[in-house]
Formats: sequence, structure tokens, C-alpha cells
Amino acid sequence: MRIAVVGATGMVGEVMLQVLAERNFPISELILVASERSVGKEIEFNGKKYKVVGLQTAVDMKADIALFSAGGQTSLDWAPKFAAAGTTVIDNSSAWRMDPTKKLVVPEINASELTKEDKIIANPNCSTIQMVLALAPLHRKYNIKRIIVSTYQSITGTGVKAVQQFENECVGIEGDMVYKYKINRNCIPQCDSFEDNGYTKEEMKLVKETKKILSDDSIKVTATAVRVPVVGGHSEAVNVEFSNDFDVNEVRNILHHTDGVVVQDNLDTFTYPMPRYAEGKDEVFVGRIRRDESQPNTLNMWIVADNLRKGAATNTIQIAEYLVENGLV
Ligand code: 2RA
Repeated sequence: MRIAVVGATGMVGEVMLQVLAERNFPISELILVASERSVGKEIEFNGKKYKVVGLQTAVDMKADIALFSAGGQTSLDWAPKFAAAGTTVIDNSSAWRMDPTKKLVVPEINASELTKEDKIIANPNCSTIQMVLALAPLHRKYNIKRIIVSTYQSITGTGVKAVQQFENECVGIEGDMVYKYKINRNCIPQCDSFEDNGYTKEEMKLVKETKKILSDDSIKVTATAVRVPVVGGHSEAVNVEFSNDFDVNEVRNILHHTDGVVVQDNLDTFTYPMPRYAEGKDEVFVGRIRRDESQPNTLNMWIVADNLRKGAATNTIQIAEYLVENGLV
């Protein structure tokens, strides 16, 4: 496969290259793409050095698949050009996610919706992916009515400059401020900008993307997204109300048998998911599974995943693997 990585010098781009190598993705030719200022930069992949090229050069090279993580405007401007050249684009930005003509895919849930005609495929937001992967099998079994989610999101979700701000603060260096406030020893109840309804774009992604991926607009979702000084991954406290009652042990068993999910839930051994220990892994970890005793048919759980891996790079590459394995590219 001729593979282009668009945004190859960014945080997610670097993880995509790492995951491509780890999973031994079938690459006959690798095209590394970044902004004009990075053209000519050399990046090593699998022991070989590759020179970064610009976007138009990459379009002209007619990759089979282009893995995008280069921001929404670049996706809006360039994904159609890659698609017109015959390349299938899998995009990590929010640009195409809610477009009714584009598929929004978590492979374990809805890869079967994909066809050869899908030339621009949207990778969901990281905080959405980890939540819906755990909730999808429970929705099928018990029918979700409402989700209340509070997220505790890693600074890696903002990018390398946010990590630099955190590291500077830890050693007392006054450097560039990515966030409006200090992040060390703090929690910032704002991920991305605010919408007119008082929610952030991040919170509304959780609301809208969940309905699309689970193909059920009747599901009510409300979210509070918080930035925390953590690097390993995103954590989420999820309260979910079902139409039907459930047995907590049956819920654990369903999750235990769900592809991509690992249940870490044993209070006797203080076993529960934590971002420090999820870092670098591809699974979604679920624990603190317990009935919400304040209302019927309602469950609490704690969901953790590495936002750069299953939340972005790995999910993207799993979509690409599905396309290849099913002859869709
Ligand atoms: C964040 N999910 O965590 C967003 C984008 N990666 O900031």
C-alpha cells in the first residue's frame, strides 16, 4: 500500500508512524507530508530516512490511503483534492465528522458501514472513541436513554506546546502560555472554545458524535470536559441510564468480551484504570463499574484510554487495516 501521513511532524502524526511500524502495516511506499516550513525535513521510519514533502506533491503521488492529522482547515482544503486523485482519506480533525455524507468510524462498532465509495472517512474525537467503545455493547443490550459524562483530559490532547507549558511550570520557567491559565496543580474546565449554548466544542463533540456513531439520535448526552495536568491519556466518569435494568456482573462480562476493551475493576485489589498506566496502550480500560443507586436502570463507570493511540492514531490505522482487509482500497 502507498500510504501518506499528512501532519507527519505533529504529535499524532508521530504516533501514527509508531503504530504503523508496530502493526507492520503493509506499506510499499511511505509519503510524509507536512507544512511548507517542514518540507525537506528527514524523518526515520523502520530504519529508513524519508524526506517530508508538501501537500500538492503528495496529492500528485496518488497514495492509496492518506492518514490526516493536520488540523481542520487543512482537511477541508486538501482532503477533497486527495480524494479526487483517488486517495482514500482518513481524517483525525473535526472537519468532516458531522457531514451527513461522511462516515464517522470506530472499527469495532461500525466499520461495516464502509464502502469503496467512502473516499473521506472521519476519525472521531478521542474522548468520544473511548466512551462509545465501552457503551456500544451496552446500548445494544440495554438501550441507552441518557449519558452524563465528565472528562479529565490529558494536556497531550492540546499538543506539544501544552506539554511544554506544563513542563515549564513544573520547573518555574515562564514560557509561552497555550492555556489561559496555569495548568500545573490546576484543572481547567474548558477544552477548546465555547459555543453559544455555554458548552465547549469538545463537549458538543461528545454529544453529537456519540449519537452518530451509535446511530441513535434519541440518546440524550450532556458533557463537561476538563483539562488536567496528565500526559498518559483521557479519563471519563460516565453515568448512563438505560431503558432496561441490568446486572452489574453481566455488564462486566459484556465489557470483558468486547474487542478493544479491558475491564480493570476489583476493589479488593484497588484495581481500576488510570492514565499513567494506560499510556502507550491501544485498549480502552473500564473500571469503577457500579449501579447508580440514586435512580433505576442507571450505571456509573470510569473509562481511560491513551488519547494519542486509540483516541487518534491507532483508531485511524485500524480503519485503514479494515479497508485493506476488506478490499475497499
Ligand atoms: C483535546 N480531544 O483533547 C481534543 C483534541 N485532541 O484537546
